[in-house]
Amino acid sequence: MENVVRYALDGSIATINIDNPPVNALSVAVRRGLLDALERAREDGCEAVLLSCDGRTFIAGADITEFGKPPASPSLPEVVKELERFPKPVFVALHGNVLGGGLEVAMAAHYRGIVPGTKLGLPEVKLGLIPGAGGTQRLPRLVGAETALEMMTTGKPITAEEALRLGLTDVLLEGAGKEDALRWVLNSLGNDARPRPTAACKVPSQPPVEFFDEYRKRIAQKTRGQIAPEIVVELVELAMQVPVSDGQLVERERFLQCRESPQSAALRHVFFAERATSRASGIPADTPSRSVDGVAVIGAGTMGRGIAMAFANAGLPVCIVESNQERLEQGLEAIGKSYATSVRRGRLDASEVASRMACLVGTTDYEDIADVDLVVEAVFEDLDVKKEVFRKLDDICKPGCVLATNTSYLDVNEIAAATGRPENVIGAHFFSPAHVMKLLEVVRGEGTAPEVVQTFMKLAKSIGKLPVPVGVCNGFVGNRMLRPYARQAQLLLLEVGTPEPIDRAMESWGMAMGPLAVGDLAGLDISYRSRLAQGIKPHSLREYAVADALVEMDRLGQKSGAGYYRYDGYKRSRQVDERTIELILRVGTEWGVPQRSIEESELIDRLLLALINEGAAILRERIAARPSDIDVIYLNGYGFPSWRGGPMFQADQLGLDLVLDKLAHLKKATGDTCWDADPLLVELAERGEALSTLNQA
Ligand code: 3H9
Repeated sequence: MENVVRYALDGSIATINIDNPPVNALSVAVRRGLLDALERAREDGCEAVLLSCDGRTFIAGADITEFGKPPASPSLPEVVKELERFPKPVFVALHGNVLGGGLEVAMAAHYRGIVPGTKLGLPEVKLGLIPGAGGTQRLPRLVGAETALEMMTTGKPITAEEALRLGLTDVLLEGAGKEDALRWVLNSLGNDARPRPTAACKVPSQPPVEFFDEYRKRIAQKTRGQIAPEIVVELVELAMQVPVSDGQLVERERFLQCRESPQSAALRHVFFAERATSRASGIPADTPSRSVDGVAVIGAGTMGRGIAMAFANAGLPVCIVESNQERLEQGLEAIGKSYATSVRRGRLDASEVASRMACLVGTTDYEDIADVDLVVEAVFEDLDVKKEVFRKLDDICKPGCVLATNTSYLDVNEIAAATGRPENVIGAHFFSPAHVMKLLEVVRGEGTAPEVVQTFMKLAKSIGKLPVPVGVCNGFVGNRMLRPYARQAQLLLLEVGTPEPIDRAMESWGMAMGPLAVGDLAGLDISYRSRLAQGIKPHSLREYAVADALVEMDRLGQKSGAGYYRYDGYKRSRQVDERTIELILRVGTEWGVPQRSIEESELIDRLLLALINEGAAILRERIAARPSDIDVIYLNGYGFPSWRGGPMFQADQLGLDLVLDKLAHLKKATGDTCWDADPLLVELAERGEALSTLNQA
């Protein structure tokens, strides 16, 4: 037996212990070990089996790293079957995270004890999968169809208390120690515990016939484009009609279908990509970091407030600095209102809000922040204004204080140069609303010390953010890629004559919102001003001529009730607007762009390739360390569908040869230099390599 599974006989109880750090995943060695252990327990003539795990958690699921490889025997369904039909009662002691295959193992056991604080769930849909070891058939038998559907289509875990209430687990164990579990097993044997296979349970109550179709409709919008949630519904419906053994045959087929799907490959890529980003490339893991016990945020505008709340939510004391008392009070009041809304919506209780508010103080005097360990500047997005703030911070802050600038595109090196300590200056591109959005681009300036990057990355993770290290350039990764994407959308707008087909194409492909609708949401004046700042005169470029005219007509997007679309009523649903259509036609005529109908596939190609080509340039310039970092940014900050894996993953799925063919074709058709393939793509394709080879960087 491999040493990831230990077997011992404790009196008449066979104890099986899994020890496979970090999360006791069900690798092939664990599966083999479990079967061997059950065999020994049978030979030893034990009275009962107790299965538990060492370390911080029970089994957190199948070993995800095995999914791309050839299957190895025994399969998890085989192990689960042996466990369930074991002739003596099988007990499991659950702690930590009981997820995926881990919960399936637990459900095949006969008795489930749980330690307070444990989380249980079937998160397979988040990996583009369905539970593949009987979960779709056993869970409805234990908790009913509706709860089972809820758990499996969302993938959200439930608490130990909920599991007990639902009957998914039997008893609350006093502790995670072996003695607690053994005491429970002996007590249960004393009470005549017998094998109790879940497969023999009836489904609690049959829902009405129309229930499943209604459920499908209910989740359609949220699960748009994904195949796994729909299959879950099909299998739970099946569980109502057939024995577990029959249901599991169909489940296995569907599981394999999902496992081989591009969606699952994409979501598995995302799982590992999100974990890899936090390892700042080029910075040794043993780089020391500084402790951060107090933070200051400069500016109580939308971003400053959100950033301050993000720290306060994690219990860090924050001092907000504003230029005058009135603004400061307005800022603090807005924070109070935001928390009050969370209480009203049941997301927080009053005591939680009180402790968060207690973390926040305000001042108009910079001297008050002389002793903080970190300052995040979040003033107006203007280089001169920011440099002025950094000069002040340089004068006042203690040595070793980390000075971060929250900017979405400005030059962090220039801001750092305004101080005498560029090694302590770092960029922090928070996404709005900053207390909600997890993504954070951590911008390493030329002079930023590794220790400062390490400190900021660690701190960001500790407050629940998903920090991605990036280098300095205009717009960093996310906003820099957005530029050619938005430009392409506007060029297409002139050709198509109306925004609707462009947005619809990207939305049906999976984007949360089409590019023109995003422009309306962000406010067309923002990009107008940004163009002015870059020295681009209004109406000087064909691609921005419609957007320029809209801003001059005071059609700024959603906030003014009209932009590319018209937004009517309370719900602000978007409507195609004749005035925009006329404007597009007029501008197109002026610039000599004939209108034509464009296939959806061409619309998608052009927009996606614009992202891919710029992403490649970003990699070549080492602004991002890995293609997967770019994917993480797009998935978490720009509404890219996670089941598509991100723009760089998409490039590999298409194949770099095809990407180059498409770029060459577009160059020929349009003559636009934006379609010159980035040299990195050419080089990789020549070597027959994919972008993913750079993920090992
Ligand atoms: C399944 O079970 C299918 C079955 O129904 C059917 C089969 C037939 N495998 O997240 P962390 C690694 S599908 C391999 O940072 P945390 C992870 O990459 C599976 N590796 O820790 C990381 O490695 P590194 C259903 C795994 O404390 C390290 O462990 N289960 C797996 O923040 C620590 O992870 C799931 O989807 C795995 N299953 O969170 C659960 N899980 O240090 C997936 C983790 O090298 N896991 N790793 O970067 C999780 O949700 C979280 O890891 C967990 C711990 C909540 C458990």
